[in-house]
Amino acid sequence: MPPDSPAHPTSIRFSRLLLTGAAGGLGCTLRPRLAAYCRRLRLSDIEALGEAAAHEELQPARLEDATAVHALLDGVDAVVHLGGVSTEQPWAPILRANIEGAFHLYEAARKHGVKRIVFASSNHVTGFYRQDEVISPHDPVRPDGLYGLSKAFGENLARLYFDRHGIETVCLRIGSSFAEPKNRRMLATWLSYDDLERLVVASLTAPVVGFSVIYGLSDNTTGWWDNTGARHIGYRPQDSSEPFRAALEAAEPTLDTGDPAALYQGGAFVRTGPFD
Ligand code: 15L
Repeated sequence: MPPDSPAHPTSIRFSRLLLTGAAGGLGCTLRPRLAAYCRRLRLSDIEALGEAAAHEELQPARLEDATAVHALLDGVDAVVHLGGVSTEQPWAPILRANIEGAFHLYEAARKHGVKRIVFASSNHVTGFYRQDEVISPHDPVRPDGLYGLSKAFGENLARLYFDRHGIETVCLRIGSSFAEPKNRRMLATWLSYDDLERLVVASLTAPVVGFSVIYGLSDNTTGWWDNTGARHIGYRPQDSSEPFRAALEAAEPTLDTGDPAALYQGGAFVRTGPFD
């Protein structure tokens, strides 16, 4: 178990958690950290997962494979679903992993009686709002590409499975979760790894979440997303991008306001992708 786990005092809350997308950037970050909260951690991905620790179960699966996803959910208390395409890509892989895959995941959860999912959505669900607007999860979606559109589908799917089947989901519209903010945009969108853990653990353990949407960001000085409607989750970010501001502004002293990437919240995603 990680000695520096910042979210809560170490406490086992789950017999078995499932982490999908466990070989990805955020999956690798959460893998050691989630060990503090469960007896068994089932890890899935299509990429190599390395060696299993004593508390881990490795179960590779393609999300478009309904049978494999059904098996993934067997015996699981809750899911952290990071799996799928996480950048702008052609429609075919997005369709398979993020649309079909999300459907298989929720169907498997329904059949296995799994009642809580933390769904890694994305800020790109609302990427076409401007950087001079502050929005909340109650504002209409404005996806900035096929990837953001697929995450909007995932959120709607989660809404349906809560209304119809009582499966609770917290949709995390993750900003930019990296060890450090990498550019000026990320001064507004950064989510530190410790805050990511706090957010995921709060989403897993809040007593009642129903269907909730919350932006995943640290306590940054500048920002575009109002999370006050999600205070019931109990997430309190403790990091800030501010210590990185001077260096990032010096590295990018001027912004090209003719570039859509500098105008819209989605940054370069608003001009990346399959529409060339
Ligand atoms: C995302 O949704 C991506 O998965 C991630 O790689 C970042 O690019 C992030 O958005 C962002 O907006 O910075």
